[in-house]
Amino acid sequence: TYGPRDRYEAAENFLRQCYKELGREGDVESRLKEVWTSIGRQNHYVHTTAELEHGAKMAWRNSNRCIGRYFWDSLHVLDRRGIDTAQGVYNALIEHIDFATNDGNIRPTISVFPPAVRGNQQVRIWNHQLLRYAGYETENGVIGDPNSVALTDYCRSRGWSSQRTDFDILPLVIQVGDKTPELFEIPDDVVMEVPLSHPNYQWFSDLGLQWYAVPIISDMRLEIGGLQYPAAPFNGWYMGTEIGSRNFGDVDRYDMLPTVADQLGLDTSTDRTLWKDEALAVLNQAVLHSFEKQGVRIVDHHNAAEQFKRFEQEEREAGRKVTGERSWLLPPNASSTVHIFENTYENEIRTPNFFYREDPPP
Ligand code: HEM
Ligand code: NRG
Repeated sequence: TYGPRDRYEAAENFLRQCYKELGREGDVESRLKEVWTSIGRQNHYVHTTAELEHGAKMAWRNSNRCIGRYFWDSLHVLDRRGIDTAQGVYNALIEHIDFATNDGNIRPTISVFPPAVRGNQQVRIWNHQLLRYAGYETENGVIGDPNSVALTDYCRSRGWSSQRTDFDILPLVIQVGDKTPELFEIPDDVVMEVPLSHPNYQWFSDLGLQWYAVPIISDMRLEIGGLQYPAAPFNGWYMGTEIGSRNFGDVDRYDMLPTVADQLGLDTSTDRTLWKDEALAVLNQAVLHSFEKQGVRIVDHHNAAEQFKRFEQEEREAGRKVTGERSWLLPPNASSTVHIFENTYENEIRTPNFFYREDPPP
């Protein structure tokens, strides 16, 4: 997507900032000469390990929609640029899941696969997240996660079969170049899941709800210094509302509010009883309680907002402008109780950053 001139400009901007932040200003001029020559010859250059690591951290720091950025500097970067087969990618992804899960003491981690270079075979992961539940359209509505119906259909068309429960982990779908994507099952023993129960309501566990421990986004492109990394799955830990409010509460996801409200004996005949608000609170309590009980790291939205406030302070102290997208930073519950509510944020898109990748053809 970049010609040599634009690519060098993007590289120079990145390298100057990167070396400055790393306290290595002395190294930058010779590095720029090298990169200039390399881009001149092949419209490409290769990031050093330090550049890749710090570039990935900067991409997280620049993710305007992310409330978890206080921890940007603790990202673990797994350099997987040498891998060029689907089987190799698969092995590395299993290692990522295992390393990141860390028995519940989740480590923010990114695996960086080869950059897009003209003439080379691109690595792409078709899954939205490495761990995600399948969704099946039936006459009586969707079984599983409605969000996954398209990928599930594709996997089934490729011969994948499953138990058809509400919580079947999808296989990994990995494509190299224009070869046919390959499907790989994820072994059960690397997948940590949390059955949901509620501290005050015995019946809650009978709903049979569960969620996986680690969100690992795998369909975004990482851009650093004018280079594109189309396969760079990353994870932190969950904020409770992502599961309790959105995944289980959204009408076009698991749509559990009516069921929970019924169990609570609430009057659901009119919105004005605020039965949805009450059911949301109970679902969110169950998520936080269950993760904590099982020793899986998770943050509630109040604490996450406090951490984000510290991030804002640290960024100002470092002389950097804080950018953000307020509508995404605000938690879906109790949003008026967090400081983000009365703040405004400039949604300026800086690089390095993560971007949506165009969907692969189905
Ligand atoms: C978005 C929290 C780590 C990059 C989000 C969202 C939340 C969140 C709540 C909004 C998601 C949504 O509404 O669907 C956290 C927490 C983390 C964490 C609690 C714990 C450490 C990370 C890491 C990265 C990252 C490690 C990258 C290295 C992003 C990006 C988005 C995002 C790019 C926007 C996704 C999109 O546009 O769809 N984060 N995050 N986050 N986060 Fe984080
Ligand atoms: N809402 C999505 C996950 C989006 C990213 N959230 C994070 N990212 N916490 C869901 O699965 O509910 N992260 O890297 O930790």
